[in-house]
Amino acid sequence: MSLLDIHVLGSPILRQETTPVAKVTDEIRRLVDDMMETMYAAKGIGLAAPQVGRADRLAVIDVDDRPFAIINPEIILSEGKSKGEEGCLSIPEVFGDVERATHVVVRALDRDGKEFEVDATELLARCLQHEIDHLHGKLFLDYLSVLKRRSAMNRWEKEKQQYPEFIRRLKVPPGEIGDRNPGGEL
Ligand code: K1U
Ligand code: ZN
Repeated sequence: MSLLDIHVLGSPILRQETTPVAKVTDEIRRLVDDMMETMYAAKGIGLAAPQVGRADRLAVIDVDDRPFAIINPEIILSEGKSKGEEGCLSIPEVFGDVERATHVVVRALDRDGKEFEVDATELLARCLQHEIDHLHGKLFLDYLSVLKRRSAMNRWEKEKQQYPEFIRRLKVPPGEIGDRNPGGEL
C-alpha cells in the first residue's frame, strides 16, 4: 500500500464533479486501500477520492473502528438538523460549525462491488455527508456565514503557505517502509 498526497484548498480537483465508478476493479480496490492508509496517516475519519487527486466517485470512512468504502454513494434518506464542528484534511487547521442532517441512510457499493446501505446518526452521519459533498465539489466552508467564511479564509491564507502547489505530503512514520521511501528513511 502507498501513502497518497492530499490536495488542499486551491487545487482545482476539489471543486470538480466526480465520475461514477463503472466497475469495481482491482485498480479501484487498490485506490481504496491506499486512501484508507492515507486517511489513518492524516488522522482523519474520512477521505474522498478528489482529496487524493482522483475524480472517481468514492470515499473511505472510519469513525468507530469499522472501516468501509462508499462507491457511487447516494443519500436515500435525510432527516433532522444539528450543528457540529467540522474540519477537513484538505483545509488543515481551519474549522467551522456546519448544520447537517442528524440521520441519513446512504446506499453505495462496497469494496467488492456489492450494494449495501448504511443507516447513520451523529458523527458517522456528519462524516458521510461531508464525504459525499466532496464527491460533488462541495466543501464545508460553503455552509458558513459570510463572516465565518471570511475568518476561515483569513486563517487559510496563512496556513496555505505550507503547501506549495496545493499539495500536502504526508510523512511516512520513521521505521516504516513506504513506496516513496524504499529504504525506510525520510
Ligand atoms: O474529508 C475529510 O476532509 C476528512 C474529515 C472528515 C470529517 C471531520 C469532521 C466532521 C465531519 C467529517 C476529517 O477527518 S478531519 C479530522 C477531524 O476533524 C476529526 C478527526 C477525528 C474525530 C473527529 C474529527
Ligand atoms: Zn474534507
